[in-house]
Amino acid sequence: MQFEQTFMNFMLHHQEKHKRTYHFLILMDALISAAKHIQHYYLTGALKGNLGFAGRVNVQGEEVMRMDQIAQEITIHYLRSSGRVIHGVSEETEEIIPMDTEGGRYFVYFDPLDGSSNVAHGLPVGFLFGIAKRNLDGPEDGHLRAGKDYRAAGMFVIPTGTFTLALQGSGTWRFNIDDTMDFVKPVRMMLPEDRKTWELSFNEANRYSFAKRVQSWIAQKEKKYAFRYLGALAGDFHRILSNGGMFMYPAILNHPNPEKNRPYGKLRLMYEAAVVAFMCREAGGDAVDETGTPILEIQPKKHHQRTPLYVGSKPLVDEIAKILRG
Ligand code: AHM
Ligand code: MG
Repeated sequence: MQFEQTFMNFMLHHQEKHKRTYHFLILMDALISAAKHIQHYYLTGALKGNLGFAGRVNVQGEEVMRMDQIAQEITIHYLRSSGRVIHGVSEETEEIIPMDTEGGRYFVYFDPLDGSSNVAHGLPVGFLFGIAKRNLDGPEDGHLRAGKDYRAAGMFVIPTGTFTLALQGSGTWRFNIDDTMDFVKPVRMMLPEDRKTWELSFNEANRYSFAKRVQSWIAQKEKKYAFRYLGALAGDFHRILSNGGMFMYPAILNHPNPEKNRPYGKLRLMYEAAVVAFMCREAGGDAVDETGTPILEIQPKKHHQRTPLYVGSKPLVDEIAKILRG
């Protein structure tokens, strides 16, 4: 028989090695429980009628699907019952979600079900999260932390059963779900240097609405790299982390209908862009916004703030950043 190291065993050793507290383990256990429940509901969703529209709009003005509500409810339950979270910030809720305001040590920024256009088809979606720590030595200065101050960030790709977690200063690790629903077999992720496997991932339908300099850059690259796009950040970034290349959701500046321009792109900074940027940096890559500023350096002003995003292999991100800064 073959046995693989479990996620919890990996984490226990990690915490022991770095002489850390058990609090983070309790939080991770809550996130794993939430992910397993979301995974279960997603897999059985079509049968239970969970993959339809719920008939209301969320804070971003988008239609909420039943699965989004389920994922949100599950995540809040586990985070709250961990007793380690001061408050959460979720894509699904306009307001900050108070949890353990006295004893909590962490802020958790999350999108419990990202990539909603895939839901109706049962195709990959993501559960993305970033974790920052409260100031334990003095008054707490709020929850708006830049990505560089995250302690960890991760994503579950649902329902494929992969989990990627980056720990500050300790690398990015990928786990797979096994027959007993345990996440197992940690594999250290480093973006490949060999350009043979590199890919570019973006919504081709938006291409001619990007800044002209971004369009020209893509035109130079299109014969070199394959284009791949699932339409769910976790799935698309999962490929980039394995194969190298770059995922981008640039600013939409030249839409034929100017009302549809999105100067700040589509993705949210705190629970989408900074999460993948953090995992990417720990895997040797980088991420910038439309001005070429590192995503992890951006100090959020609002918890649902959007940002354009270019994330992936360092040589490509450096190239585009230079163009964007120019
Ligand atoms: P969502 O939060 O409404 O699910 O949107 C986020 C998703 C990302 O997962 C994905 O990268 C992007 O939106 C795709 O957008 P588009 O359909 O415009 O290409
Ligand atoms: Mg989202």
